[in-house]
Amino acid sequence: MRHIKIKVRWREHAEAREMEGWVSMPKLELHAHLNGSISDSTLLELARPLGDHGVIDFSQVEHVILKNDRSLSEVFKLFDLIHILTTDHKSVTRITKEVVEDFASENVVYLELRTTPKKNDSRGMSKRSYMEAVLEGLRAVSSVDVAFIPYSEEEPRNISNPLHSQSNDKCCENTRKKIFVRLLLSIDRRETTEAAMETVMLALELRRFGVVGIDLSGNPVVGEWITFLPALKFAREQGLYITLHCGEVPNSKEIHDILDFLPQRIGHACFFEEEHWRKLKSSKIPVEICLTSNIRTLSVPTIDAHHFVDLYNEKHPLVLCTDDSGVFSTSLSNEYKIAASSFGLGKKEMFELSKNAIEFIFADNVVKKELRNFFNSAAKNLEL
Ligand code: 6MZ
Repeated sequence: MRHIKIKVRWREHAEAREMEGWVSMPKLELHAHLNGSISDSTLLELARPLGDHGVIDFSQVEHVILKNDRSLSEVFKLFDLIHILTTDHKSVTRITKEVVEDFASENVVYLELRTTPKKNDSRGMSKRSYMEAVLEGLRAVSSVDVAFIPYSEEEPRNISNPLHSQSNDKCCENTRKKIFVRLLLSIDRRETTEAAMETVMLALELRRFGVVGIDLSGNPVVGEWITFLPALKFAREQGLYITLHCGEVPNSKEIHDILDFLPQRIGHACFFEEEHWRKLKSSKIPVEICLTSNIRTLSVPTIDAHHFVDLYNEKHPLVLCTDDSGVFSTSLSNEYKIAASSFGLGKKEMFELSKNAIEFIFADNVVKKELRNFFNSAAKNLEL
């Protein structure tokens, strides 16, 4: 009996040590939905007062939040519930702050956070005031320096704190940790062309506050590509970057249309057919891969059958991301751990995978240069 206990403890210890290794690796997160990245504890805290006031049935909500296995359609029902809990200015500010701090705590050095600007008349919220609350959240982060204003807009003096190597870097012991954050505004597939256009106009207005692009997301069985096309075209003409959820469900025509549009990145790419792969690979559009999300929503049958393997072997540009770390109870470090163990990749290969993503982030060349320098010095410190 004692023997078994020691073995279990030894295994737990080894697993914790392994996880620490993935946490300490610098990482870039390019596909994270704000309202999907909230911790369960924060969601429950936000739910409790609504339960007390009879707005929701707390025990039912608690059960839904803590449930782990969900189909894709259940995930979207959960989002509707999460939005009831979070769509007021104070909560939006709070969750933004917490989500950024959570990513920074696991050595995410560059975060592209996406969120759907929401109108909620009962709370006096417009899409613009929603985004102001998000920006307030970025300003409220205290555990780490957040660089979200593009350099072209920033006073030269604010550029002075470079990213520092977190480990063994004697010269930088007193330097505060820093995370770059850029924002993508999401168009929800339930929205009309006009609503999508409103989001694009808002993104243009907020460029000086670090909004760099547009995402198309939401329940993939809802809405038509043609509805969003005018807003996406306009966004691109105006110089915003575009990333699109693509192939989350089988929809051959839409996948072709999206690939023909040539977005700067796509997310998921689960239900691709031969012809789609051919088009994707020849266009070299980088893919945001969300392993746990795809497995949990049964968008891929098993981890061994995941398209990561083929894309990685073909050196197609890809980046590991969380999608919704709260909803799927994961973290970016965990996604790295899963990829390494499932696909037999070592620390050095994973580090290169992380570093390569710098080339397809939506930030300017100054940020890219700083990230490259940072990864080069981190490689020395981590002996990679
Ligand atoms: C498609 C997703 C998604 O925008 O309220 N979202 N859309 N596929 C997914 N994979 C499972 N995960 C999240 O964050 C939540 C919203 O992001 C989109 C959905 O529209 C969801 O309502 P925000 O911050």
